[in-house]
Amino acid sequence: MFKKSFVTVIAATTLALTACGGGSDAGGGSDDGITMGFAQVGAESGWRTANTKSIQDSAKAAGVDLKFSDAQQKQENQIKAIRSYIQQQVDVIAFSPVVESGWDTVLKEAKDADIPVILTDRSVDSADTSLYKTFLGSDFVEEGKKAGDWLVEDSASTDGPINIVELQGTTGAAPAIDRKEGFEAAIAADPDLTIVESQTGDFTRSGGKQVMEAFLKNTPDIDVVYAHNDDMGLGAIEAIEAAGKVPGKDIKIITVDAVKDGMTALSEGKINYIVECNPLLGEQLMDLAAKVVAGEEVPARVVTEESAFTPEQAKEVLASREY
Ligand code: GYE
Repeated sequence: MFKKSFVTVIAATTLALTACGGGSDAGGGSDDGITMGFAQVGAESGWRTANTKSIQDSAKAAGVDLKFSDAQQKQENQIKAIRSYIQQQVDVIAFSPVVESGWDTVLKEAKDADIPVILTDRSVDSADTSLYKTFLGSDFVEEGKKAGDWLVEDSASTDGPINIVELQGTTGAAPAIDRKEGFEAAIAADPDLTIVESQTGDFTRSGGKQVMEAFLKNTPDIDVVYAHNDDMGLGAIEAIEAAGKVPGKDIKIITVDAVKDGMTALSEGKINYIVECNPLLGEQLMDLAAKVVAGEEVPARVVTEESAFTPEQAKEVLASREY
């Protein structure tokens, strides 16, 4: 395991360390610094790709020996990866739980092995919050609210019912549950706004396209698509265009994330509003990891700051967008 005496050394030499430690010593912890096991959700979206890159780049910059695994959106794979990190006696485990439920057993195993766990991006619903040190990520309910508030305002001048179809994220995932909840709470302010269909597109472009095709077949009067991420919104655009309709005009589209492809579609008027969700969590994660490994106190919750964009604003910021 990582020795406390390394901490000061690391703090002083973080910037000088470029290569990751070999992690070949018997204890699993590298002499060069912290060893982190990171169990990623998958590579389902542009957001996820940017998030993975941020974590890998930040680990390198901080001299953290990163053991990285991609669970391909399967909880069982994530559990396997976490168990293998426990076995390797890494200094800290971080992961982005694909779904909220079902983590208590493996988290208890990490706790019993004295390996601190950091939740990044998504949370778990475990009643025992001592199973992890902190949760770093966005406020997904707030994101859903921002999306709903925009629609309430945008449709204030329109009379009559407005039919919304919802493309949900991965079933059981925190961002899918919370973005739905926040959006529903916000649109309750206007009785004309109704969600007429709601299904999961699994946060992927192909999922969004497929589900939207079915929605277009079943529901003749769709006014608005609310997609829990850009990728599903982009898939929906393909389906809408294939059905001979104009995305952004015949059917308005609201999404969450603000990755480059989403922002491009927004600047072209194919998407009408995007709520930002910041994937660049790597640096904060490495800072928190150094602290928990050193036995320092960290806040139980670290919320990332984010905004939202209209097409005009997208045009302004597109060129300087990092992801
Ligand atoms: O919005 C979506 C990704 O957990 C915040 O997961 C993340 C979400 C993100 O697949 O694009």
